[in-house]
Amino acid sequence: MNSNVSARATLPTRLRNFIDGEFVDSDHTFANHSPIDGRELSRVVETDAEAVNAAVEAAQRAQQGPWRRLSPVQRADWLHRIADGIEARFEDFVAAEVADTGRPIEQARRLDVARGIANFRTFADLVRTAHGEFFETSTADGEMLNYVTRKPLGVVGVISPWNLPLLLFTWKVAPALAMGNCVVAKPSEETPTSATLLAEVMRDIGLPPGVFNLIHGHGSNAAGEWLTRHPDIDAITFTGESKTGSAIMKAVADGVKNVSFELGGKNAAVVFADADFDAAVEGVLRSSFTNAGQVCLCSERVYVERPIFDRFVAALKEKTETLKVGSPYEAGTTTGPMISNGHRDKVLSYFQLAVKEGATVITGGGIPKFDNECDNGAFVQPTIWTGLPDDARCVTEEIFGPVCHIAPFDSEDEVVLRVNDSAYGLAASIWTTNLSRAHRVAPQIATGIVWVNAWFVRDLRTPFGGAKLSGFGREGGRHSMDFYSELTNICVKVA
Ligand code: NAD
Ligand code: 6OD
Repeated sequence: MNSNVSARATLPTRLRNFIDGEFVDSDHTFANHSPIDGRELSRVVETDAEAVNAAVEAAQRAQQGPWRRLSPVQRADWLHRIADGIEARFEDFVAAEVADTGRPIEQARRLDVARGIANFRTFADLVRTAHGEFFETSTADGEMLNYVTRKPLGVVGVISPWNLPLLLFTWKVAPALAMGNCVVAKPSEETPTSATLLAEVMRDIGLPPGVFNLIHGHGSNAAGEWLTRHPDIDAITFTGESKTGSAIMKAVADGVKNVSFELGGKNAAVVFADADFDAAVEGVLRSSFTNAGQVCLCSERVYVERPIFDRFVAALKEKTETLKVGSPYEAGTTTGPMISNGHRDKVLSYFQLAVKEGATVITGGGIPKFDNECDNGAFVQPTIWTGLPDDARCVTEEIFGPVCHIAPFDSEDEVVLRVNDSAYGLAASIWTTNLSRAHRVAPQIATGIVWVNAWFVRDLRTPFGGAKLSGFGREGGRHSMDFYSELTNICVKVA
């Protein structure tokens, strides 16, 4: 029997805001649809400007109250309590992620919900063990003692996307709270359920009212934008598309607010002829098709050294054709739908464009047929292309679906230039058994992270983020602590 079936927990069908410690309803709602079969899962509050104000005011009040004065150890205790609360409802969170996104249930367990918990525990441990800076200085004015204190920024606005809903939402909420801020957070309108369960956890553990506030709704000219324009928000942390990042940058300019952006990518995988062939095929299969290609780190550009090119294309095609696309509630499903029909249309438009641009379709390129309710879902076939020039739109623009283009290369210098010839700079992976080559090539790649013989392996203490259109700023470990706090140097004359 498929263990997947247990993920059909009862989920809330009306998703409300959580402001000042209370769930708050509204007459103005929108529908949250299943990408698996198109049915309506819930009605979700569309937050109006007044409710955004109420959430920010609640966060400000909480920020000026006892929360600000908690010691790091006390804040760490709260974060562990939140993690315990998610753990206690682990399968509810799994069910929420699966229902909203259609992803395989094992992925929701192993990646999404596990990381939601780990995000809180990691930042709890970091804040508990953090140590400060301290300098003794001899000057003409006397002996000075400098020490550096960290203060919260105040009220942080968190705006997150739909592709890894709980993982990315908590990746920002956890460090913001750890550093003593209060939060107003807006999940994607496509995936509002796990954030609502998180608000239930906050209520159930008795987190002081106003410390964490949840607002639902859309982005442009709606809750997301109003949050970024609110004068009493002290910083915005955003994950999403590069063009949304650009709009937010304009919105925060007047208030000179601090921002951290984790944006889009057009990531490359590079397979050298000396790679462990099977490991590289397996690795590229994962890096191109995990979460149906809807991970910002996915490789949509694959470069393979010419002597193994044909063999690699054939092997990846064979593996790709074993992927089982369909409902996560069916045994053996590896690949779920696109998040929505709108996003499926975008991906399909690239499938058509690739043919116009001259691609050879190695596999896929269309819509799977199920003869069941999944025909109402947002599925596309995992797709591989070859034969496109490097400047084709399908090779330069982020598609964010289960698709990769494979191109041959002849030398290290050439492939480094081609990988770096991108408007994006988020991630890359290199497959080689030559240690010197790995260390020579990796630092030349202009991305925030380079994996060698691996993909999407994370240590949460390391800096995470991108270059160019992929964003700026780094989060993770002390980099998150730096972003979510303000440093003050105190200089004392001691003699
Ligand atoms: P999106 O930019 O459309 O939306 C993200 C969030 O921003 C949503 O909550 C949305 O409501 C809100 N939003 C939209 N317009 C807004 C505006 N004008 N003002 C304020 N908020 C606004 O992104 P998406 O489609 O949800 O997510 C997919 C994108 O996210 C892809 O480009 C992907 O590469 C990127 N992404 C990047 C990372 C990373 O770490 N670099 C991680 C995950 C996803
Ligand atoms: O692992 C992370 O911390 C992270 N921010 C991953 C982003 C994945 C993009 O979809």
